[in-house]
Amino acid sequence: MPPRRLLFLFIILILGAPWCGWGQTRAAKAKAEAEAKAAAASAEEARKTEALLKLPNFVLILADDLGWDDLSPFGHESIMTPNLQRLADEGMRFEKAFFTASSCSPSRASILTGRYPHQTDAEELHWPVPKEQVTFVEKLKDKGYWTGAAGKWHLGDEVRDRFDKVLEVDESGFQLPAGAEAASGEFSETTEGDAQSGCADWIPLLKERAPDRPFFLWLASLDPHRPYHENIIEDGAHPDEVRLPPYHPDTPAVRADYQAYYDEITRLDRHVGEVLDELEAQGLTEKTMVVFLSDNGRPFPRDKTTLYDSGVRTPLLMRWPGRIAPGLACEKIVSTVDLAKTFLSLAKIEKPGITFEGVDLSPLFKEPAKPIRDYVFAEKNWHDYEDRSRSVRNERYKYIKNDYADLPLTPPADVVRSATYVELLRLLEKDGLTDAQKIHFLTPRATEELYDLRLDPHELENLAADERYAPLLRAMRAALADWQAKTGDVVPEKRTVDEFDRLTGLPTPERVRPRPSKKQRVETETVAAKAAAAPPPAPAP
Ligand SMILES: [Ca+2]
Repeated sequence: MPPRRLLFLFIILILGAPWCGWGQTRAAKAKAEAEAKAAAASAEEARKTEALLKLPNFVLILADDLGWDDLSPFGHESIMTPNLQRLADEGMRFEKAFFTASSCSPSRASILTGRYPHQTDAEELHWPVPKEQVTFVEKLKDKGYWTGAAGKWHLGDEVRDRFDKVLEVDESGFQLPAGAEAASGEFSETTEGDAQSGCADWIPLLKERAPDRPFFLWLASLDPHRPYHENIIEDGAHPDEVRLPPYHPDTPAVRADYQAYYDEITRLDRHVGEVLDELEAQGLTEKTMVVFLSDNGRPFPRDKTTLYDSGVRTPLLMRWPGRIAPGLACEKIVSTVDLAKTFLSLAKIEKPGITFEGVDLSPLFKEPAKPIRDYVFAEKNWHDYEDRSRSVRNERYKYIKNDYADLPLTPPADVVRSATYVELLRLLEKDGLTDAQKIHFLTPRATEELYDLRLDPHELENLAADERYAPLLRAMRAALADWQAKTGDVVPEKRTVDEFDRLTGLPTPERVRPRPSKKQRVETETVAAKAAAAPPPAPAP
């Protein structure tokens, strides 16, 4: 090689060496950075998983049509509910808990969305919850929870995907068949025996859940919803054990109706016990918050669908060993609209979005006497029959505003077909009812009602016209108006047609199933209104 070329090569080598070395350093640095990043991501993932596994499991057990005090922890002396008693002894009893509606699907929609029924577009019975609605369940799912439902569903198809798994009982246990098949008013149940409780899939769901994640389970029974069957349990309730409110006549037929209701409560209690045992067997008792409540009041006249306490007050039990002291009672008023925010808070979901109403109840676990809210609100909308009322209650008083006071206070259709209602009609004919027992047959009703729950727990003496209560009446009216304004509650322009006869409880031709949604109804009405407003076709030339 000529010396000049050698020199040139030498210079290139001298100058290039550091650059090659730098190139190697850069590649190594990038590699090291990528490795550090991956390690951090995996540490972050591990930290997230660790944090996730520290979160509690939630099991929400929902009774169907159970009155607030028809179980031993709430003072009933003869209905046998040893497992619910155990749940209460090991957890907290909420003495003054209220639904936002005394109607099955609207009450459930309200619990899931943490909103009042009229905010969900599912405020009438059987209106499905629209897919636009946000529920706390998908928030838990996003956080990493496994979510499952078993038993009664009754929320429509559009929010099923919020759950990883839905094991649904069919509707034959709580809904009449559609069309001509329903003419007799008889249910045609497709299940038999114990499966009629709606609880048969509870334990299978608890066994099927994802084993490596926290979980939320919605376990919904069909007990003690009508229809009732004889001898469903051994050694059932006796007629002399029945406790009747003053607005139900004391006759053998009414007592027998109550006995059947009591027996379904006892059956439900056994299934609750099985869930508690299964949690124990899986070693989950300490890590799981169990919540027990109903969806609306007792399925008897003046109870279910009404805004009286027998309609809108629920038993509410919460057990979480180590976090909720055993055997405590909370006397503060709380609402089922508060449950969503409570679950979200306990799952450490800090920004759940703006749709959730209600307040987090978890501060009450440590301080049961802490004031949480001044009022609870409830609403009555169409349920088999048209009606519309709103109520506000504080610790002591309740105010009810009846928008359709021209309509009678008819109970839901399954209750109209009940032995108790048939008995009311029989005694009405013979002029054998007290004023309190006649309430379903009197129109017009009062447009406003005011009760002192402390002195009058059955809400029989309306104080709204009593001058001494005028300042209280004004304050309660204002509280209700304020809530209505804040939540966008207005009386609709059109009423909904009844789907059952008010005397027999039998379906009318208007009844179709599945029931169209609110949106479908509005679309149908818009089309009809446009057709009616269209100019008549021009006469043929
Ligand atoms: Ca119900």
